[in-house]
Amino acid sequence: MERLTIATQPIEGQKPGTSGLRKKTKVFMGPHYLENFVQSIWNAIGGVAGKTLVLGGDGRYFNDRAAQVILRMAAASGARKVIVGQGALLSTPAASNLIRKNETDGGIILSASHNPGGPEEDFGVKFNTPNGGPAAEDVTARIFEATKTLTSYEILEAQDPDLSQIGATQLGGMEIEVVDPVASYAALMEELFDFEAIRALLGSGFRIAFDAMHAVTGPYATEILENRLGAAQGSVLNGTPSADFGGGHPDPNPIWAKPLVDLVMGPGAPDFAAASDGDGDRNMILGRGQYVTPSDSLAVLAANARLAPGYSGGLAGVARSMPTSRALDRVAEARGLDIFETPTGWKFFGNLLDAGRITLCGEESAGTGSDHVREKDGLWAVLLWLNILAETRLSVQEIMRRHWGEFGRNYYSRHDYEAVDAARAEAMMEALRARLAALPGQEAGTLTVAEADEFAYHDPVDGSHSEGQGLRVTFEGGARAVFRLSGTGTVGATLRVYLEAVETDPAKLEGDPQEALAPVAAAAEALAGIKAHTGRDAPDVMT
Ligand code: G16
Repeated sequence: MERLTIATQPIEGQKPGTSGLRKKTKVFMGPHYLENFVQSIWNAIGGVAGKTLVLGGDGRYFNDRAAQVILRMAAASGARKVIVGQGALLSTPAASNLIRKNETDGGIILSASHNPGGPEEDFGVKFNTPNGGPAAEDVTARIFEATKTLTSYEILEAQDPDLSQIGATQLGGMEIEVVDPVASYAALMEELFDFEAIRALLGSGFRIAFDAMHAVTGPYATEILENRLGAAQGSVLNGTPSADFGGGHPDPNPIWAKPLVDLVMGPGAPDFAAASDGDGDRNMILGRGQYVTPSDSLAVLAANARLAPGYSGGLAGVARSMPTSRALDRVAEARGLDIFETPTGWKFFGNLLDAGRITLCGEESAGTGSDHVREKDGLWAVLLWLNILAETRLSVQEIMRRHWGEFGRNYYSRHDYEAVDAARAEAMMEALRARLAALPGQEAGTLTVAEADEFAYHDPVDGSHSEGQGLRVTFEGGARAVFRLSGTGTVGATLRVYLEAVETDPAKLEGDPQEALAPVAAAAEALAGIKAHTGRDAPDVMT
């Protein structure tokens, strides 16, 4: 086996976004593209000589070959050991768990999350640090800097090791341990939740459906929900991971998981339904006749987490990303919990979790999680919901009614304008940014602006500062519109407009969200001129 030093040149645009580097698969498959980025990770973290890493991905097209390249590069650079999920598969939360459990020096996750997969679709590479979480901004900045000066990378010339069999093998001087991707994660879930109570619920005629969307959570959900908890066989839908996610878009929201929403809204609906995304960190929660927004789900979990054994001692504090609805704030206020507001991106929760300042956190983008790992965790959210349902024996709808009755309802929706011309989207943001200071007191449609600013975050743990994290406009009466450009898209710009309205009138708690939010949407349009700037009449996706 020969160790090769391959001459290369910097490749432009290898800047990690909200969650790692995401590009079209063909871009990643281009000459030196993957290798350059991986070598830049090694260079940014002081090399991998003598280190142990975790490696796995969501099974999308090119996952298997990229894993082999990374193994040969790790071996060439002197890594001691790489722990790989069988078949190079690992859900993102399972990878985070393995990094923590084995006290490794970090890991690489191959995923473009909820973006579609395939030769014409998306691929991604993410580096997680030894705490199990996505690399913080200082690390991703170092990686990006390293991509700009790279002149060569190291790779071993060797045959591909067999990743289909569990067990240990060698590559050059490096050990490869192929592990069952599910076992350690499932054991962790058994520690956190009352499996007996959930088993009793599922044995009482309570029916569930879990849509794995042809993505990585299929094997996890089948093992945990069907094999260990006794859900009826077939409760897990689309449970075999496929390289192009069955040709679909593995994003668990009412648009892309519409068949599941139709199922719970139709006759013979199951009592509970859920879906997860490409890499298993996002979730969507549904009950018979009920869609639960991610922001509401986070608030419900925070209010009821103590019903699960892993959280029976209470919560240290909670956090949400800035655009996430403030339903969580109402729970925190009522329960006397510390609450933190962070920029979009799970990496911003890492310090708060590590420092023990928060136990539970989440985002409007369908991610919820806790201090059990350092990633959001789709199945974890499903199991916490099931544990709460098992303890209360209420339906999902009853839980929501009870919650809104106690805390009020934050109507919420996100409107996405996808693949907008990047320059036009920037121009819209710039024009609004320039007017922010003058907005308070101005009318926008039927609403009046109370406050307007650009969100910046000061991390209370390490003192780091992050600017330019979204434009937010609060209206008198508590409604809010937030404007942001996504950091995870791969084509043009995705404009996200987050709309929220607060309702405490008991007679108005069960309205239609888009109707309740119509005045906020009109105000957002009046303030930002979305149509004029983007040329779009309506959003592509409303979650
Ligand atoms: C990633 C991040 C999340 C973020 C989401 C949307 O999720 O991990 O923290 O909320 O993207 O980000 P953006 O609004 O910038 O597109 P995932 O599931 O794609 O890893």
